[in-house]
Amino acid sequence: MIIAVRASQRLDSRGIPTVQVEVETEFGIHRALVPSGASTGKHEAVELRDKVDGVYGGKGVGKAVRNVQEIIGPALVKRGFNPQTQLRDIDRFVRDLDGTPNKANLGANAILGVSMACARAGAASSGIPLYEFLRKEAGIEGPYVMLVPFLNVLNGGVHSGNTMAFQEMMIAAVGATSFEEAMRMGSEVYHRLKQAILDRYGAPATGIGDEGGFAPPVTLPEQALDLLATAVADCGYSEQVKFGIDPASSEFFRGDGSYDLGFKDKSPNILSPADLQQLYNRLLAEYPIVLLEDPFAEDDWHTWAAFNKTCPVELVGDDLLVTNVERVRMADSRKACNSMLLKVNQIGTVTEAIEAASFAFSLGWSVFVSHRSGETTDDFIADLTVGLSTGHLKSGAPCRGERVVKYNRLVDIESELKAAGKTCLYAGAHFRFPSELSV
Ligand code: 2PG
Ligand code: MG
Repeated sequence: MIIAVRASQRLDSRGIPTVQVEVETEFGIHRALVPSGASTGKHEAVELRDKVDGVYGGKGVGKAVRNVQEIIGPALVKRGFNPQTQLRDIDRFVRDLDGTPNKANLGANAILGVSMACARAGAASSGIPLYEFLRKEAGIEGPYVMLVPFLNVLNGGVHSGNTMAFQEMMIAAVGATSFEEAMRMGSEVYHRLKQAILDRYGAPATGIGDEGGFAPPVTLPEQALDLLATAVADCGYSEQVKFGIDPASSEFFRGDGSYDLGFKDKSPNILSPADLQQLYNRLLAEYPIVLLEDPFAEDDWHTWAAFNKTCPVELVGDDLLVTNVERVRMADSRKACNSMLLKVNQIGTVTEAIEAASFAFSLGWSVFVSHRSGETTDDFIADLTVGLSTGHLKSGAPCRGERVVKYNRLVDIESELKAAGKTCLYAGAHFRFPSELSV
């Protein structure tokens, strides 16, 4: 039973306020912290900000905190919900309380904090780990799957100060034999990459961006990918380590239907959708890329569908889908992509995120779990990824506390499962469809 719900304002990894929620039950106090994006999709659930001039640059979350303290919390306590068995009912009840389709009234940041803390309360009441609780919620069966970490080792876009339009360059140790080994390889490549940047651009270029990846003064995606390829080869991992790219292209989409790769330093480099498709095809041919996320803007359906016809790799919709069943349905009917990015705060409750994942799986798609660029020390998505057996996750570089807290939690989960003698498979090259792994 929920005894009390409390909320407060804390800071995220960018030093911007975010919501913390505590749900108290007879089994203890269960806490959650809410993440926040920078390259947010316009169809995402609404994050409530105070917009008070001069206070945290208008980014305070006092109103969202009050909505938890004064509205959501008391209503949940009054109804006597049991998070052990009623997470879905709790989420639905709070959605109804909000009453809008995009959670604009109470705020997705308020609602998600409650939902995540209730999931933790549910797991504690059942006496099981959070990943086990979420696995049951999702009805997932079969062996446990440890995911391939997609490490964002080089940051551009709105996450860094360089002039590269593309936001994220990721490495993925698909050839490792365990999650822990994948992290070792990733960490080694990350440090070798620092050396490659140092050699090429000097020490001032080794600073990092919002997600812990380096942010050297590169402009073209090829310059970034060449640095990655050098670091991977220097480590001797060219066979085992592949690349993923998230250009986050809604950020450089222009009203006239074209894309501007020069948007960051206002030196226009305009590409038509056809030019941009060609650029991706060239990159796919030249580098070992296995995943492409948001290559086109959130409403540029036509280009998504055209590219998907021949795209040989995983094509992930982030801003396009916003973890929303309705957007996934639209994408399916237009054959726009073949994978859904899952960000819990895009939709605002844990059970809706699980529903979106289940729906994507039912279409034969893959699901890729993601952090936000504004993160916290909450490791919830680590458990969620194992619970849903999605086979891959991105949580930034193997650097900075708010990023590694998820990876470290995953190493804990992997050792815990192995110590308990449970079958626990590393997704490896099957990261898109881990159910194809043989035991
Ligand atoms: C993305 C994310 C996370 P943001 O575009 O995939 O890496 O960035 O949280 O800023 O939307
Ligand atoms: Mg993205």
